[in-house]
Amino acid sequence: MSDISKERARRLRERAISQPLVTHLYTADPSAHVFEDRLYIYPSHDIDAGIPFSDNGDHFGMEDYHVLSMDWPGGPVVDHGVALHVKDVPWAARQMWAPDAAHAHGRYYLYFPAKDAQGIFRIGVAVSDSPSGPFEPEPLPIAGTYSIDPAVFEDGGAHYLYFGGIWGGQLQKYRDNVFGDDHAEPPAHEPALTARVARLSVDMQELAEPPRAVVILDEHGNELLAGDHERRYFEGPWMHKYRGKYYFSYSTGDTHLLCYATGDSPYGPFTYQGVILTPVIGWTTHHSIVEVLGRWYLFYHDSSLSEGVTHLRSVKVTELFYDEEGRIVTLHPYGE
Ligand code: FUB
Repeated sequence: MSDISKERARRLRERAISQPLVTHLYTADPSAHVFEDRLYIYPSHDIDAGIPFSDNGDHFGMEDYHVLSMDWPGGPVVDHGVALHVKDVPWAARQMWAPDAAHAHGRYYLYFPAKDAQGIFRIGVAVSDSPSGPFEPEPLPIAGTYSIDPAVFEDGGAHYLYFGGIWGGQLQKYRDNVFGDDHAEPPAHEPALTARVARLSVDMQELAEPPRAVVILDEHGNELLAGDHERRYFEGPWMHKYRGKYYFSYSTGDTHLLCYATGDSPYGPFTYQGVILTPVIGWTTHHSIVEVLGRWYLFYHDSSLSEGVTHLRSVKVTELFYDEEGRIVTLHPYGE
């Protein structure tokens, strides 16, 4: 990765916070990783599929993925073209939502949610020899997965798959990993639904264990409640490690915040800590956090390029800072 001067980095960061990474495509839900000394972004590829707006998110009618890459955050971006298309995934019918990628044993794995022919979200995996794809999909979704927003985290050689999103993401339909069409979000005074986590098998293509809930506690050690919309989990899980602590971050959905909680294990429990990013233009907010050459970056999206169209979003990047106690400094996308 190229070395750049402090001043150039500062100018790039300033430009980056207000500029989409690319403008020839709408992109969202960025999952950022450093692979082979280069920064790769695995975003959703937003399109206007002509599907009317619904609370289910049917208007997010994405059909394929493009991988983006760059030498450094804010640097020139390469679009590697179509990495995977829904028509090539035997089990998937529509809505290729937020993906993530992982590297193991010299191969690259793209994890992605899509609806099957019955309209149920599943999570699939596709494999490539290159971080930029194209990716070859497995014929079936990963057994035991459900809902949306896969995010893979490597720790000590093991890989953990986080997933789940409520409302259009269907997480509320599951109890103890079993689907029930009558299940709904719990009432406000009960513990909130939350993301799921399971260790992946060594071949990266199966769950090595049943998914378990990613418990998020408040400052008194109690689980966050379903009515606590400013802090409870909605969708968009991400995990990173900073100074030996595990940082679980996520979107609060209808209150449009990116928040985080910390813990001592990739499984949790996690204790709520605060807000990473205040609301962006557009309804959804979804992110990833990555370390590049000793600095930390937040990749996120907003709908500024489309002038507020919810399902036409653009990926952006900005630097992330921690205070001396390891607390993340809250970012304001358009200034305070
Ligand atoms: O991009 C479709 C959905 O919107 C994602 O899966 C959610 O996280 C939200 O960003």
